[in-house]
Amino acid sequence: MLDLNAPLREADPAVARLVDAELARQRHGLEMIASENFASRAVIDAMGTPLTNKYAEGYPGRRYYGGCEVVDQVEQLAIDRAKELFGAEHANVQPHSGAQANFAAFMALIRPGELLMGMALPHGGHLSHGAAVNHSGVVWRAVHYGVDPATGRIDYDALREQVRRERPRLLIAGGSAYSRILDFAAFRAIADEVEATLLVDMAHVAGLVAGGVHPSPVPHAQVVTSTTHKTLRGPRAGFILCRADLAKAIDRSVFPGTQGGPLEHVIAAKAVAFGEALTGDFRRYAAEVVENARVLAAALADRGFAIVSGGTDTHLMLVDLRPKHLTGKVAEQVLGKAGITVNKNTIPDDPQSPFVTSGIRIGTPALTTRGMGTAEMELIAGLMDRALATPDDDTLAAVRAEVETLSAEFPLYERATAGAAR
Ligand code: DSN
Repeated sequence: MLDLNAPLREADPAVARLVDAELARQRHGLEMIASENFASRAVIDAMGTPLTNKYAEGYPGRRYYGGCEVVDQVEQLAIDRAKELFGAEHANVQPHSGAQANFAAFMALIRPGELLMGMALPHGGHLSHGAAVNHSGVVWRAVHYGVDPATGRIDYDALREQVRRERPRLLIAGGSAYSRILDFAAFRAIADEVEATLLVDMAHVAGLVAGGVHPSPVPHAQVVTSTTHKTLRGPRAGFILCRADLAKAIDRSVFPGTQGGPLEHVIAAKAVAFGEALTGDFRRYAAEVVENARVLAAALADRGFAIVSGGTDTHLMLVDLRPKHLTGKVAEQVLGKAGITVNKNTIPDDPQSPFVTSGIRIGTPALTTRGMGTAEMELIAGLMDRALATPDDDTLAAVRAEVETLSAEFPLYERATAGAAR
């Protein structure tokens, strides 16, 4: 008979070993993927609870299953905290991911075949904003705007012209590799000109918005979608905020429209993360993330790296590697050997394919969570430069040793070894 009480390490050593290996990887390297972070032990604990056992199709107080009196409270707590954190009229905390949140929101706002307009993927947009390979580019007609190649920034006059020409029903702001403050008021004014709905996908900057270091899209957009695991530092998942008049349509579109049973254990973890983000401590964290990114971008620029748009206002930067005669693919591999994790990323009008790219995207949310500050950013810029300038085995081994020394100074999940976690 199955021993329900056996901890993971005893019940399934093969899986426990893999979790331990991933924990070790996270501990001993420098995690600089802009969309990643380290969730707190409390967030991780909430996910590993018996809430996973419960079916709860529907919404608090209106479920299709019995026994939902506790998960109703869990979900309501997450909803209330999300509304408080972002000053929103309505929150749906059930989306399993950002892409799911987007699909549900689009379905609520425009009919299949209508036109949506988002930022082009190679210019920093997102797959789920109408890219041809994503179902959003199949269900809806999609056109895209980009950044001004000379500045690397959105040219709002050019955007207005394009919107007037194309007349989308849905205008989407936000993406995954744009490092500058987004002017949500300008987006809304432009959308209003053609009576389009404005949807802001704030997944990347949600934690910066919560922490007060990036303007909020909530007063401007009819609908805001997001993930919870990037700068917001919660579990891997999504949520949607909207005005009260759209609440029913959004809720119906998430369930029963696109999802089945909500993941109440993950919703509990969202509640924990929203609670953490409501603290002064999180506001300080968000400010440090941005300051660290600013210092890192400047330190890389000092070493001859070209930063798209000349710098960053947020947690991320896009590095154009062409002046260094490197591709993103090579840089990602070289830095990986040195224990520094980044991702290759297309730059605006990239001559290379998305599998090769001319850039890397770098972010500071995870390092900042570990406690690293501006002095470490200067140091890391030097390590990255050394690895990329001389990618031979000896240099990479030496850089890796320094990465491990630095990582050891900022311990991660000291009390949480995976297999023995509970
Ligand atoms: N894949 C995410 C990112 O890395 O930005 C976006 O969904």
